[in-house]
Amino acid sequence: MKEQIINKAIQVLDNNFQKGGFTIPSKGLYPFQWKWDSGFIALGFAHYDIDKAKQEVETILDAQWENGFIPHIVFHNDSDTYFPGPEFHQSHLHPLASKKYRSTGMTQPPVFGFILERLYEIADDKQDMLDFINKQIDKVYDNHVYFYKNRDLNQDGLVYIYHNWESGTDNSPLWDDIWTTMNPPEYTFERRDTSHVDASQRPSKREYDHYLHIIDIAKEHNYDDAKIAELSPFLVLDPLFNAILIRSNEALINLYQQIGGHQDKIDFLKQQQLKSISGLNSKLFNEELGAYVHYDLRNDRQIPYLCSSSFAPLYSGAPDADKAKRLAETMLKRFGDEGRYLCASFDPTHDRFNPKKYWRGPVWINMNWMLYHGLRRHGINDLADRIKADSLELIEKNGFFEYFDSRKSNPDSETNGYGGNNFSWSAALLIDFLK
Ligand code: 9YW
Repeated sequence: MKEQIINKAIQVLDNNFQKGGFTIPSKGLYPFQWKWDSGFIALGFAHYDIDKAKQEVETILDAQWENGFIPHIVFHNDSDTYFPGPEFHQSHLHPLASKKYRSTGMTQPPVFGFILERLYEIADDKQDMLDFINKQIDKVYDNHVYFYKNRDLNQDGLVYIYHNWESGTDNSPLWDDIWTTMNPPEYTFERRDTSHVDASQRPSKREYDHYLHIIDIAKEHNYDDAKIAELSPFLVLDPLFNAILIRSNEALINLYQQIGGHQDKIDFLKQQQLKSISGLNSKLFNEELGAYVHYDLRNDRQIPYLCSSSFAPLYSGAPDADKAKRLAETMLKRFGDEGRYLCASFDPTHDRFNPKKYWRGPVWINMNWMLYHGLRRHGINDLADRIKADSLELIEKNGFFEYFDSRKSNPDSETNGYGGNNFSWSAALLIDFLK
């Protein structure tokens, strides 16, 4: 049974692997290389084809800009199955953009620190992997320096995102209050996502108008960070993004110590680490809700909703034992009744919850993977094991979907699997869960 499902996962990954040495998340729907997908995908490969794992990391890091920025999509190839493509994003507007690859001008969560660390744990030939890491690690370090230098507006260790696509949780109800502060033009464009996936499972046309408008503002200023910080209507401190940065800082410190030397880099990372942890705990923890929340910097207010990102700091080690316990209690109480799989992407008790629509409620395997490791880190093993078991059951019963309905008895559909099928990170992380 275990071998069978792992073999299926391997097939999914191998089918999505492309000639250029990178892997698409899902055929048709997402035909390019995405930043945080690429990290999770590398973990799946590492268990059975270490060369592919290395290529995956190499190709994404190769698209780094001269200022350390790593884009959220790298357009290695042409494709007319996705909108908006390279013609819309125009990364070349930024003077330090990669000359080799077309990309977007926004980023995604900085997973590569902990990805390199996990690759080292998985690899049989440790010296070979350490040599590989030694070649790549400075790129990841430069990416962290980019964030601290350009995106830590208040110098409190918390870095902002300027677009919902940077969060990775694209159409979360979290952003609804920000959309009401904007009035973007009605764009004319041809949606491609809804030709692959039922429209009821995807963002609305009006939501896309907002997404495109923020990019247009950034483009008007050649993706200049200072201008974006001044003008973007979307400017948010995200507990998921910052938790991932903190976890990756920690991994970089460990790896540099393993490699030897690099004391200046270790010192910088340690100093930022303390600041970021204290920023996360003081600015983003919401006592009333008992979890971390997002902060809208543009409108200077917390965004007081619970979602799966609210628990992501468990993975970073930022919460102390009391806070970790509180987070687990909140998760169980609001997300964890017996009739549900963990962990819905948005608060199931809230009226904005939608069990079928993308980041407005469904369960995502990459989030579950981080929550599993976060809970284990704090010794909250029962809940961790439940998250792992739920993830495996969802895939075994439904297939390698992009996201899943959290309701165990689903009155609306025969399947709990939604969005793209044969989805790479669902396959990759199943392998990592089972190996
Ligand atoms: C889009 C590729 C990406 C993920 C994001 C997810 C979705 C793409 O797919 O965004 O066009 O909306 O939200 O986290 O990286 O899997």
